[in-house]
Order: sequence, then C-alpha cells, then structure tokens
Amino acid sequence: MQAAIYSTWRHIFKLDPDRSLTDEALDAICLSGTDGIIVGGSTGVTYDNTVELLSRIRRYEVPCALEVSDEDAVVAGFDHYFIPLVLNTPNAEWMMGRQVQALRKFGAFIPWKETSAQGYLILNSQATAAKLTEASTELSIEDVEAHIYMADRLLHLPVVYLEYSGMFGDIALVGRVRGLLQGAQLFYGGGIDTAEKARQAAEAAHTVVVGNAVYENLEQALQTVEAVRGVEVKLG
Ligand code: 1GP
Repeated sequence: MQAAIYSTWRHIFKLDPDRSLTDEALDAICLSGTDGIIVGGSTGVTYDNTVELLSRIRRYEVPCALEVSDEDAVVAGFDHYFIPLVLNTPNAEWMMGRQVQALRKFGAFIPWKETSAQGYLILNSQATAAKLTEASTELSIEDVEAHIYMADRLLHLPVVYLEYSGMFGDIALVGRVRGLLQGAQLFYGGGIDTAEKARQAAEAAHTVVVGNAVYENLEQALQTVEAVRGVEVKLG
C-alpha cells in the first residue's frame, strides 16, 4: 500500500476557515516550506468558509488536508481528509456518534485511500475543543498510556494527536507517548509560537502543528518551519 501523503510531514500549519488571513499572510504561509496545511477549527467552520479558504490555498502547490469537524462542511478537492475521534471524552458523540451519523450519509462517497482517523487526546482543559467535547483532561501518566495503547495497539489508528491547543504542552510526556507508539504517527499541537518551541516539539513528535501563532505573530510562526528542518526525532 502506498504511504499516506502525511507520512513524511514534520511541520504543518493549521488554518481556521473562521479566522481571516490577508493574501500576503497566506502567500507567506503557503511558500514557507511547510510540509502541509490542515484546514480545521473547533467552531464556526462552514461549507462556505472552507471552500473559500481551500480555493485560496489551491493557488499554491503545498499539500492541503481537511480536518472534518462538521458533516456540513465537507468540501471535495482536498488532498487528504482527517476524521478526528476524541479518545478522552466520556461523551460518545465525539468518539463515534457524529462520525457514524456522517458515514450513514456519505460513507459510499468517501475517498477511503485519502481518509484517515486521528485519535485525539486533548490535554489542555482551556482549549475550545476540550470544552466542546467535555474532554477529561486531568490524566495521570498511566491514563495517558492506557489511551495510547487503546488508540495504537487495539484500534490501530494511523494518527495519534496530542492536543494542547492554546498552551505549550508537556514535551517529556509527548516523547514518552511517541516511544509507546508502534504504528501510529504522532501529531503534536499546542502553543508553538517560537522556533525553539517548534524544535523541542519536533524532537518529541513525528509531526508538529502550528495554529494560533499564524494569527498572533506571523513572523515567528514562519520561523518554526526552518526550526523543524533537520531536527531528528529523539528516541523516547
Ligand atoms: C490546534 O493543535 C493545533 O488544533 C495547534 O495549536 O493553535 O496552540 O498552535 P495552537
């Protein structure tokens, strides 16, 4: 089987269709040398704002994936589709509920080779996604490890996503999680707003995701691309 498009991605920008970006900013992001762009957000993602952002990104060659958070905002034409499942929520709606509802409607039309599940472990209680999904963010190391065994060994999810959105996470824990994984690719996202934080995250995770910094401090966000280049993942 051909490797998934994201298997070599070390650095990604995540762009939120519900937030505005000037053409100049988008130009800098798409030509930054990042490995890929994920379009996604926790709230306010619509079909219209997703189409609009995709059409602007498509002027560039950078690969672009959609993280599907709302079945009404599924847009054709992305290179890849990620379907998030929240591992640490007691609310099944965010684990299998919405996903199954969407599959009832669209299952027959999904480009399966270009579609991957992501097992999210949301670890910042203040993140919008944590509040929305009622995630249990206060996890011990044993709890985290158990979730990782579930995602990687039992469910064989292709991607595990440690989500600290809005804060820089516990990088030692990220490295430990990576060391446990046998099949899944580890995405880390949260609070990367400097080159140094990007470098640290890239030592711990396979793929680092930079979101908010794009909107808060574009210059620094752009520097994270170069910071990740050449960094080797350290053994966890
Ligand atoms: C959000 O993991 C991403 O889903 C990135 O987080 O916005 O904190 O960079 P930040």
